[in-house]
Amino acid sequence: MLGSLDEVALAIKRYERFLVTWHVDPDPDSVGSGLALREALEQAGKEAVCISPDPLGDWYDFLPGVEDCLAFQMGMQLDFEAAIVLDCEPDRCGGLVEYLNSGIPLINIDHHGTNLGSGKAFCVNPEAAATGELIYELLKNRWQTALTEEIATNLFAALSGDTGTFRYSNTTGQTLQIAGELVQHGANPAKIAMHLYENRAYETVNLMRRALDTLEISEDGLVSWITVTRAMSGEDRWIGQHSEDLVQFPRMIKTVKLAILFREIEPEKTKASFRSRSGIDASYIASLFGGGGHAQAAGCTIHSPLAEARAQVLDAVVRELHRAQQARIAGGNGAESR
Ligand SMILES: [Mn+2]
Repeated sequence: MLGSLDEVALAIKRYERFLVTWHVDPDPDSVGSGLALREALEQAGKEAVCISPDPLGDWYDFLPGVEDCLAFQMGMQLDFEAAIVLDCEPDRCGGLVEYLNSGIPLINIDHHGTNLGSGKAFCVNPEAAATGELIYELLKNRWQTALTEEIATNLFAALSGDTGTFRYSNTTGQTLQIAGELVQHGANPAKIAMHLYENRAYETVNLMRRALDTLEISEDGLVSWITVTRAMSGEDRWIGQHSEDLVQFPRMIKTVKLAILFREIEPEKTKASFRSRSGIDASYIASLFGGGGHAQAAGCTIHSPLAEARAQVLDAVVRELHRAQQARIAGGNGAESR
């Protein structure tokens, strides 16, 4: 862990008016954490405004307090005493990066191991399944915030999102204990899962079908990937913010150790999302292309056309698989310990 929640709590105490923000392509962990934190700050008599670098899709409408969350726009009036950046480094905040770099005191709470921590105070704990776990700790054990149904719902959505509904290997006893307590405070697991996973437009599911048509697998069966072109996804914002849901398809194949989604963002800009298991370090592969994340889930953006970017990534993947295999043969656990 880098920094600490005590450091973060101390820094927050010093200010009254906060910007709360998170990464581009927001996910339930970032949004749920932000909305819960804002309510807690208000309970403590402080002012806080959530501004998302990207507009939120309507599938977030069920999160309590989301109606007061603003989407960043150029020329927006930004006047805060401090900024709290959640679930990423400040430089992943899209249009807000310039403001965050303007000298405003920064407080950073995250669980991505590739985040080295920055700002006045930070807490980066890769052992937390979600940033929502860290927010829970802060509210419960540092501030004695009243866990309202609204806070419980937002934090449960955060935990559910980053653990694949408590299926991924980052799910710990602690995660489930927190989730249990959130349910006791009014979070409704079935309702939250329905909103997060069973609330799509027909067009969106139809796009998933077309994406699934592109499924490919390496000869050895270890790597599988799907590809979404701009022509395929068009302006569909759900696809834009839910690459997670598409990468699960190659991930379902029993021989696959690394699943990849390639997404064409612009003619010269490609996004790769990785999901791995069995000692393959996805964040290492992502870092070769300037990206980051967790060992089991990571991503990067490559400034090359889709076909070229895909070839580069698959090449790097072959080398990393070979290296991990060699490490195992040598009896080491290089891949696991990186
Ligand atoms: Mn997260």
